[in-house]
Amino acid sequence: MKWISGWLLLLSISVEVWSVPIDRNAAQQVPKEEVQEENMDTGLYYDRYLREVIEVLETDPHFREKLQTANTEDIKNGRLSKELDLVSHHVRTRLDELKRQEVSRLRMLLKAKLDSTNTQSLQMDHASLLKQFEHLDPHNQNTFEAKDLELLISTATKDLENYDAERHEEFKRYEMLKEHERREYLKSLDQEKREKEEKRMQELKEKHRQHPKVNAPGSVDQLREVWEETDGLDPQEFNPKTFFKLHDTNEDGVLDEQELEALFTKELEKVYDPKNEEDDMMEMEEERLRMREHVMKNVDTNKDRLVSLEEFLKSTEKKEFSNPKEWETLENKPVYTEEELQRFEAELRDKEEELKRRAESLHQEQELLRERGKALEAQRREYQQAVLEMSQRQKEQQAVDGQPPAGPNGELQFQPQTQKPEDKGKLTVTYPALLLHSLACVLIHLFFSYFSHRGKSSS
Ligand SMILES: [Ca+2]
Ligand SMILES: [Ca+2]
Repeated sequence: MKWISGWLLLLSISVEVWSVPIDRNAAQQVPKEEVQEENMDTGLYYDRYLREVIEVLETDPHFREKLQTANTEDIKNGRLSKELDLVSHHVRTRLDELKRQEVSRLRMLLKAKLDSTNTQSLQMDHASLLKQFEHLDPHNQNTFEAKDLELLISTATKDLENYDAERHEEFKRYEMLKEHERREYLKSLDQEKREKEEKRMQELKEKHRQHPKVNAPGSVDQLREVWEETDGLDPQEFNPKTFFKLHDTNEDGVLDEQELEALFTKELEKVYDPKNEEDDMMEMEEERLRMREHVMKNVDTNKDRLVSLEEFLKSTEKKEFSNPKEWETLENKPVYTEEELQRFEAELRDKEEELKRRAESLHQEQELLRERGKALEAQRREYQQAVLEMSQRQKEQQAVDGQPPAGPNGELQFQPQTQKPEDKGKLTVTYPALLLHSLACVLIHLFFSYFSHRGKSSS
């Protein structure tokens, strides 16, 4: 929780280009270096919302001032959030808008989640679902209030604290999956090929292990190497204070996680090269994370996830600074046990079985639909045949009764007949309209009796 004030400050500083003048005794001057600070991504799923809220709050001079002078306690006890009541109407309107956008984004996320879990038929109200998202007040979905700011800060703090642990867990799963796939691949080969592959893999592993010694992160040797190779300065003139200023790239007076991690690139390049098959860049990022955690653990005494100049200078006086323990790279530290791998593989098998079951039931459904389609097609043909037969019978009847013949395409032709002398006085019913009418009646009758019969048989 404590680090949030510095962290909010850090977020609040906009992207800027700056130059670093380096004070050196030597005659040669280091050219002014332009460094563009990259916006850091907190990795939270509401990162954008968080960033935009801070940006908008920053536009209010009163709140900006409060934000910069707020201490940990002010944030913890919600005093900072209360300042929201004093920001301008325009800023509040913008915040309301941001919240509505965020709520709408969450609704879409929820819908996608429901769709994917096939539970959309369940009637769930949005308010209860939104409770799953703790970074805003779901009961009021239209306006941004002090409670929203408080929830945003406390949730971001909590989530970021768990973030590293989650990254380690994710990495562990990645490594187990990699090993699982390797074993499955070897199983698929015949003995001769398998032995050859195993040998090749072992050689690659050995090749990966061959690298220059990695300096302990945060030790004098490590920092001096950065000073010399990255900063291009004389190692004899190494000065911790200058070093700190040089690597506080956004000039906010503290080294944050990103600024620290940037210091380890030189060390990581000794072990990992993206061009090599044996070097896994996912492992490099895990190593970088471990290095940052190691330094924070030793240097960040107030645990605000930021290294102040004071904390940094104190750390350089410690014994470990000049005489650090040797840094053990990832390849020497197993990230999972054989037992954990077995459990992971069992889980994979369960998931695969479940997928197979689902595929099987989908296949059965498909078969059923195909059968039904066939039956419908047969019924359609039967019906067509019945209509044809009816029309044929009608024509035959007409021929017998001496009714006008059908046209070349079977259409009825209008041929008024002259009355025979013996028919005089009788009402003749040979008009085509009447004929057409009776045929239509028969067809309609047939049509309805057919479908009512089908309806009964299918029910
Ligand atoms: Ca900084
Ligand atoms: Ca600190």
